[in-house]
Amino acid sequence: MMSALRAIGMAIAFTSVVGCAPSFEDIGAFACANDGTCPAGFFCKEKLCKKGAEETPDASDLDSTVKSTEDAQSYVDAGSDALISSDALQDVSARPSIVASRVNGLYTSEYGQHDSVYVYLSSQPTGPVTLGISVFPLTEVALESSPTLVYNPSNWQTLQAITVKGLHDYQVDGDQKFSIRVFVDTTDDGDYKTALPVTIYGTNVDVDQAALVIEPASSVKVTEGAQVKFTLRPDTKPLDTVTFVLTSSDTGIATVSPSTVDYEPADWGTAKSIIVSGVNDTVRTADRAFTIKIDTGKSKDSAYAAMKSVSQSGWCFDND
Ligand SMILES: [Ca+2]
Ligand SMILES: [Ca+2]
Ligand SMILES: [Ca+2]
Repeated sequence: MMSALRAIGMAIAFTSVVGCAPSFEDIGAFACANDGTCPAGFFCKEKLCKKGAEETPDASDLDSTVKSTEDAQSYVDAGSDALISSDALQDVSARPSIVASRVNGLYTSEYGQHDSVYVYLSSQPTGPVTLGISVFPLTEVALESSPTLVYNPSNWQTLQAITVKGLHDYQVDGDQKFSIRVFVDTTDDGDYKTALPVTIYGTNVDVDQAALVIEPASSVKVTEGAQVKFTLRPDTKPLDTVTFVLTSSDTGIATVSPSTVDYEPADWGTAKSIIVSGVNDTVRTADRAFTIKIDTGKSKDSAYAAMKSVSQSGWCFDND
């Protein structure tokens, strides 16, 4: 299906869709090679290269776990945007706590890539402890693992995964922060009843660009005195009205109608028809080339306003 589409100006390659946004190297997550490999210093997980070496963590080797107020505060002082939140600034060695394995940011992408944080309890509870999980905003990520995690006196040290998946919004919205909040939902353990929630932050990487979809993608072929059509639509949902302006390079060869076509955020996904008419004459000539230029300058959507003009080539065949 996609092969029939022509997403002009849109590079499908994962590494180039972010445009002027920070590179994946900058943020430490980029696409694996087709054979599932990554450069030295990275490992491939869910098709995304992650920094470091892949391993299944266990409670004994979670060096990066925030285990004290001092540790957490040091991440705050370092300006990290991906740390356990201030509501977890607590000395977990001194009181029962929820412990999260990640202090480095989680990364998902709008291609549906996942990431996980692992959670356990800092001390043995006297009975079952059920943790609740909420993610925000629901427009960027979805919780893929269970919305609750149950711990008891025998499994409190077991790492349980919380997995989130990036959602695709088809808008040029830039990389967006998300959060996962983990809290004690139910327990009869008096200490865990008062354990503070933990919030882990992540980034959902935007994959959208302003682009056009023209179908059919092949050049326009029309005969003198006849008409053909192609369809046009934006490839992503604009934030405001987008007006495409169409002009023929030579109205003595072919004309295009309508000369402008609007797309609203509500109807951006509906392709609209463009009619190309071959100009008739009574002279025997060679077949003649023309181009249809499509501009997107008129938009309050900055991404579409900044999109370069697109040229669709065409041929008008002589009928004399
Ligand atoms: Ca997006
Ligand atoms: Ca988004
Ligand atoms: Ca002719």
